[in-house]
Amino acid sequence: MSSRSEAITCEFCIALQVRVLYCITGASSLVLKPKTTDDVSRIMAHCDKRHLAVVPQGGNTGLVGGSVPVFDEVVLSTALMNKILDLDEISGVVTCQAGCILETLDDHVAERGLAMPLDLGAKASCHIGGNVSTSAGGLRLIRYGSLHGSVLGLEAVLASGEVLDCMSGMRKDNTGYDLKQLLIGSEGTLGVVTKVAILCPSRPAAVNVALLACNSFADVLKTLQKGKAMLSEILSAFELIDSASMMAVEKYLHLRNPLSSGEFYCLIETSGSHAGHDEEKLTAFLDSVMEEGSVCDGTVAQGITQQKDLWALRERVAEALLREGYTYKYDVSLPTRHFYDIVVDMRRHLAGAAVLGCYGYGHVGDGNVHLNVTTRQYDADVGHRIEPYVFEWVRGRHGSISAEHGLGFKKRDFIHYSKAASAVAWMKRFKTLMDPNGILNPYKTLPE
Ligand code: FAD
Ligand code: S2G
Ligand code: ZN
Repeated sequence: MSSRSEAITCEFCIALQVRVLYCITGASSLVLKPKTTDDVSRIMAHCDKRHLAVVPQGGNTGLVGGSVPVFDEVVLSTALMNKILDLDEISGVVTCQAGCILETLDDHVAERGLAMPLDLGAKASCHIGGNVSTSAGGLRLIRYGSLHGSVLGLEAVLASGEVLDCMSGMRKDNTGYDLKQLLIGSEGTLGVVTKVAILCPSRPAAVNVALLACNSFADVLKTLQKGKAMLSEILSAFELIDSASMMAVEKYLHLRNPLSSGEFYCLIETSGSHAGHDEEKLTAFLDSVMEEGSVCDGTVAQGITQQKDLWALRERVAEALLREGYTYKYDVSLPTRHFYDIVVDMRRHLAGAAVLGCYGYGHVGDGNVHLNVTTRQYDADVGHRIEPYVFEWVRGRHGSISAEHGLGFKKRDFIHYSKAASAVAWMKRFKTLMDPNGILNPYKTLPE
């Protein structure tokens, strides 16, 4: 898996994160950096007894304010919990501490012909414990599925300091309730993830990356369906960049779009075990979509450098939009046929507002669109024009108001746009059961 993260600098992650957290500036006076599960257990027991609030923090690349204190919560960083504990090369299961950086893990398993089952632009900074706690999606979910499937085992420390041992390297384990699933995506509100066992697929021997131009979103959908059918098991990413986003990366980052025209751009990646076989399938697919006319132009990267260049066009959209101004970010899941309708409708809805741009890009292969609206600076009127309109829009199409970034601080009050009241009530019961003093990441994920 080509590490494209050079293009995504750590500074950018911080800039993006800071911009997103425009309205949150905590006042923590204490950051703790435990090294072991036992350290975490003692810290939590101490804090629980004294009702001291704790924010678990991984790589701090989250985009919804989940890892940032709201007031004076103690920050518990996993930065020093970065040991890789085991790698079973036959089953492909890597066991590590929660503070391992995703890219470091990927480099480590690559030496044994394996790959991490997720890839995101923040890979150089984010921790696997943070990935698990946000149930991160990323660029390859279409191929390797969600962390709810690839995480086989988990160890966490509960608010009381009790260690919850759900560690296992087994793909099948039907013995009682699967408690680790509660922690995956719990954003630090139910426990501090301290260890993870995750299933790594074989590293692909052959990778192709293509950029295709389409003249309509209907053509994008046709191309996606054809891609899933003709590329099938070798399809590893299918991402969308709309023309506005493409213009932004050209204008603000001076990246080059190798295609002459198009309303939409599909970035497609295949990953397989045999270059000849994969190229044959990819060529047949490209011939078919060009003949059919759903694709009007396209290019296939010749070598790693061109693959990175094409990926940068997609992965650096958020960075480009930051250069334009303040960014209102929405990470939503929709039925794929509506994936771009929200962008078209939002542009209409915001006509006349003090908006610089309205952008749609993201993981069209799994129905997760990143809708971003930019203004010169933070503008409350624009914010009120967008919310709750955007959440009502998503609810109206039975989508999710947070596909992969979580709810954190910024979106916790909107959970009811995607979850039934009974479900939220049970979430609160579990939260009270597992954290009776409410010290773990208060003000996050669940509404008061
Ligand atoms: P943090 O930001 O430190 O924390 C995130 C949340 O998890 C917080 O609520 C925190 O309290 C909790 N947490 C962290 N560690 C633990 C732990 N050990 N135990 C319990 N709780 C914990 N996200 C995607 O899903 N897909 C993408 O494609 C994607 N692309 C991105 C691209 C860029 C450039 C950037 C900056 C971010 C991107 N993100 C993406 C968002 C972010 O990287 C993910 O949410 C990531 O999983 C966060 O990991 P982290 O270690 O930085 O966690
Ligand atoms: C992506 C993260 C960056 C953003 O690029 O896939 O999940 O905020 C996003 O759009
Ligand atoms: Zn994303």
